[in-house]
Amino acid sequence: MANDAPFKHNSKMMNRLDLTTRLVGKLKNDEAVIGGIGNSNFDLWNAGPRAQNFYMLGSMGLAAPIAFGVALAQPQRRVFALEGDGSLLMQLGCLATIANVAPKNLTIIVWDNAMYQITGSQKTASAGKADFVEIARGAGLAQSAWANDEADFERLIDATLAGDGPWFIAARIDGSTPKGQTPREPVAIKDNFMRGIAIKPA
Ligand SMILES: Cc1ncc(C[n+]2csc(CCOP(=O)(O)OP(=O)(O)O)c2C)c(N)n1
Repeated sequence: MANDAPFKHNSKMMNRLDLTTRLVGKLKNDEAVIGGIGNSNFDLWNAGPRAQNFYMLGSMGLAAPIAFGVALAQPQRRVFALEGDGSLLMQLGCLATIANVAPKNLTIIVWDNAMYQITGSQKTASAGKADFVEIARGAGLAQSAWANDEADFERLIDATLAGDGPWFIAARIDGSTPKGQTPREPVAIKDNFMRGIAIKPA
């Protein structure tokens, strides 16, 4: 199904795997990346395995809360959360909590395809009137922006890698289906991630 959501902003419709690959390509300091349920973590997997990736398999809305916890536990490590629009809508309260605690090392990215793609492409509220950047700013995340195009997305990622967060980036994406899926091995995912962020011996 195409993402035919009404135009609430000027951002180009982009591709989740392409943007995820651009993000991962910029990570040189063992930054942690938390992929949300379904397509967000599938395309994080498809962008290439990293020991510092955590793939959320079962529950919607937990990428940002998990990333928030990692960011607080390891303030020297930059942490990214990748979440689908439907999943973030289920857990909007986390934005207000994150804004109030304001970890400098945290970036939340929402992939807005305006649908619950993986369960049948039902429309989300962002196919209607909801605007994620307005929501994030209203929650108190002042450094929030739509990525206007791929170059703008890269510029925003560069800013998150150089300066103090928290940051919130929204990207309008198409309805492409990920080529492959993260293996359903939750214990291995957890153990690899714990080793990757140096809280479990290699
Ligand atoms: C708490 C919870 N409710 C419902 C589901 C079923 N479910 C799994 S993925 C999904 C849709 C996710 O939509 P979105 O986050 O927008 O990602 P997309 O599939 O569009 O990439 C749903 C409804 C679930 N796994 N967990």
